[in-house]
Amino acid sequence: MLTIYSDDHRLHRGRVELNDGKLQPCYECPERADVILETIKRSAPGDIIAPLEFGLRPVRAVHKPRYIEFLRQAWDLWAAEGRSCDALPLNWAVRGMRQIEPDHIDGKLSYFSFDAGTPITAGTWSAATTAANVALTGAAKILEGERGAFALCRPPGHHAAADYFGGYCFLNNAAVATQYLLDNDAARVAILDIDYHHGNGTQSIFYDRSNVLFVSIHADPLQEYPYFLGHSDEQGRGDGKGYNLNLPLRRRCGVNEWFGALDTGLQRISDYAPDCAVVSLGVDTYIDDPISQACLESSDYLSVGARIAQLGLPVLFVLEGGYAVNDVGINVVNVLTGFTDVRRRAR
Ligand code: 6XA
Ligand code: ZN
Repeated sequence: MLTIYSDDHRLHRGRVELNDGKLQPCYECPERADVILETIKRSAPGDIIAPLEFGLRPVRAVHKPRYIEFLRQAWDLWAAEGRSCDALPLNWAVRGMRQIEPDHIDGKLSYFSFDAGTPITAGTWSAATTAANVALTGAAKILEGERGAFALCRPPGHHAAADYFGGYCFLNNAAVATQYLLDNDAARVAILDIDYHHGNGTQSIFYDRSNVLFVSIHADPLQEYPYFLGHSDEQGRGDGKGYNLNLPLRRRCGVNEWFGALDTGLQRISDYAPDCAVVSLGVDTYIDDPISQACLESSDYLSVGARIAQLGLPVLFVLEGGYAVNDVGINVVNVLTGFTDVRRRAR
């Protein structure tokens, strides 16, 4: 399996996130990608290549201009206030308040975000644009005929919407890659999001569209972050009606239930008959993940990859969550290995 990777992910290293009522070290840390890369080098054959530079055009195809401008400037505006700590928002516009972009950086952080767990640092913009380029390079390789590619990118992306950040995500790498596939020859793309958390950003970006099928397996938003999107009755809107499938599961559900949802999602994708699939690959479904209440063991990820391979489609895997740093490498590699083993046998 081809892997796309850049060291530039290290430019984003948040110091603190608000969690359990405390400012804690960030779970979404550079060591995650380092461990995955080392495990791939050790035990998953295949080339590792650097990303190409795509410029901002494919990012603009998904994210709104004011939001892109905000992300680009946020750290400088924050630092101009004499601050050197991470930039975090403090309040949000809720029911009855107005959505007007403030002039002050503190207000802008609030306006363009939905949580206090996603710090912006000096290198966040560079790391986030590189992550998008990593995913885009994977998409370009799929268009060139590669049957599988892994975008080893961070910060992750699936919570980022057209104009807001949160859940450790700034630019929606999977959505940017998906739109690039559509703009370059693919007529229909299916996104399978198997991260423990609902991909609210990805859902919202493609909610009105029938050329993208979004399928997500995640913890029930009644019980788990991001809480305000991801219910089963969210099925798409307008042309997109019927092209959004949420499969929420109760927290701490068992392995059989999880794989049952995977089979349901894969069947829907198969019926849709897309040109290719993008998998938002979070491994925070792992039993020992520090922020999740999930059930998969490391060996289960082999079956996850194998079942995805049975779609018979070209697949771009894009890294999302997974915070058990010691095991995140083997969990990701097992998905990729399960996938390539089935593909090899099929040839
Ligand atoms: C709240 C939890 C953020 C979840 C991030 C994640 N601090 N999303 O893994 O997939
Ligand atoms: Zn997650």
